Formats: sequence, C-alpha cells, structure tokens
Amino acid sequence: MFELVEDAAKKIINMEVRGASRIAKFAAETLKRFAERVEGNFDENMRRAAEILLNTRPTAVSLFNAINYVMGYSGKSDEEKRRDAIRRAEEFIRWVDTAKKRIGEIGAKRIKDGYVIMTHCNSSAALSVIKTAFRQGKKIEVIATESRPRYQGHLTVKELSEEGIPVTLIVDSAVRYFMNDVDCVIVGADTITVNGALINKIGTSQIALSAKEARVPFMVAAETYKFSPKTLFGELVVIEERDPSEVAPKEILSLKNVKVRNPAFDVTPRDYIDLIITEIGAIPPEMAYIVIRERLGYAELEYEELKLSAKHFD
Ligand code: RUB
Repeated sequence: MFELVEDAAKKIINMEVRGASRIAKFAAETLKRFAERVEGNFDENMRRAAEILLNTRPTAVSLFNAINYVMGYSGKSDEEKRRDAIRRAEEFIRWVDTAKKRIGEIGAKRIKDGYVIMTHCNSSAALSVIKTAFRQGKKIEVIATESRPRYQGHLTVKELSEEGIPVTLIVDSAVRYFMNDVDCVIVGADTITVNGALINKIGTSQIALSAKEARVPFMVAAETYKFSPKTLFGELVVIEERDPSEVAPKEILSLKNVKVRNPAFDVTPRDYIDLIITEIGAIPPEMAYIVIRERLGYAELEYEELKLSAKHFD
C-alpha cells in the first residue's frame, strides 16, 4: 500500500522530480492518489505517508506546506476524511497552477522591452515571468547560469530555446563578468523566511551580492506557499547538503586532507532583495511576516497545531 508513496519519495530524493513547486504539487498529487486507495485506519496511514514524503528533501518549505495543507482534512468517518483530503489536495494543486500564472502576469510588468535578464538554476516561477513578458511581445534576452553541480541551467536554456527566447549560458563564476550587461535578475525560491530572507539554489546569494554592487534590481518569484510558517516560531531552515560525489570525481574524493562539501542551497539576506513577486502582489521582503500570518493563516494561537504536525512530520 505504501509502495506508491515510497516510489514518489525516491523520485524526489533522486531529483527526478525537482524544483520547489513541482515537489509540492507532486506531494499533493501523491497524497491524493494514496487517499483514494488507502484501506484501514485512515489517519494513521495518511500520517505515515506524509512522513515518508516529508523526509525526502529538507529545504523547500513548499513540501511541508503542501503536506500540511492536505493533512488539514477533517470528517467524522474515514470516508468523510478521505473525501476531504482529496478535495484539499485538489485545491492545493490548483493553487500551484493559478499562482504561477498570476506571478507571470504581475512580474512581467517589471520587465521592459529590450531587457537582459539574468536567472539562476531552473525556477518555474521565474520562467513564468520571463515567458509572459516575451509572449507580450517584449524583446528580451536571458543570461542563464549553468548551476553546478546538477546543471539545472541546462533545463532553463532548453525551455527558453523552445519558447524562442534568446539565451546565453554562462558558468556560475562568470556572473560578475556579465552583470554590467544585465537589467534585472529574477530567481525562484525554495523558502522565504519570516524576516524576508531567501533560500534558493546554491550561488543565489553571490548573484544577489554582485547585483547589489552593480545596482541591478534583484527580484524573486515565489508563490505564497514558499513562505515558511516554521520560521515565525523561531525554527531555522535546514540547508540540504548532498553527496560530495555530485561535485568531484573519485580520485579527488579519495585524496588525503581534502574535504569536498556540497550544500544545495544558500541564504540571501533581505537587504539584497528588491521585490518578491507573489500571486497576491509584488511585495517587499519585509512583508514576509504578513504573508505568513494573513495569507497562510498561521497565528500564534495555531502554533500548537503547527508544532504537532511538525512533530509528526520531522
Ligand atoms: C531548485 C531551485 C529553484 C527553486 C524554485 O533546486 O533552487 O530555484 O526550487 O523553483 P533543485 P520553482 O533543483 O535542487 O530542486 O520556481 O520551480 O518552484
């Protein structure tokens, strides 16, 4: 019965399914499929399924928010709970799709004709902004970093090439070299903390630093389910550190006195961020607290509930 969930978890761990919003949507879809089929004690089995999914990748809060959203089901009987869990999963899936479209529309207003835009990694939200601006007839160009060690930049250039958008691929270390040619930077988000900091693909903070120094606006495209309620209650975001074999070959890894580190994400402080483009508007990073309280609906009174789910899921 748990095979379905375990298979899905494997796909997230090996990055067959990757990117914060795809992971979140996939988790909601998996919980929906599981809820449709599960037999026996509904609560207990759903909780186990949720735990398996949550223990895949630690950094993107979208996964936690997706799971927490579906697990907020209620009902008197198992059948009622099943129906409500399915309904909530479908609601979350719709949220992912409509938010992305809206972010594209809002963000495109910040892109002028003739702009050169730099992006990092492969963010569906950032690309939604870029594609929407292009579809509106704006002549734009993109500079995409390769995003070592997993080369998500290759996915970005393929996607943009298919859309007909001119794109230049650069190595991550060439960011400052090209920054003077750039009109704005747009990246995605894995998590936005309560103090407005951004957690995104490793290298994002170097790009933000370089953009600030060159006076280039740095924008983040992030659905509101990328905002972290846990950080409102003081928890720190766990930065995933992946296997060193992704970074260096065996002959390097086996050298004496050499350590190879492979953090997958880094933290960009809010002072480096001009704007966060969400589905509810383009907001300054200082608004993160309001998003978590007013939009996601987490207030202090609900902390116990959140802690409960966190305890189950961590
Ligand atoms: C992907 C990454 C993306 C964000 C946002 O990292 O850092 O910028 O997840 O993506 P990984 P989206 O490849 O390690 O998952 O906007 O599609 O949610």
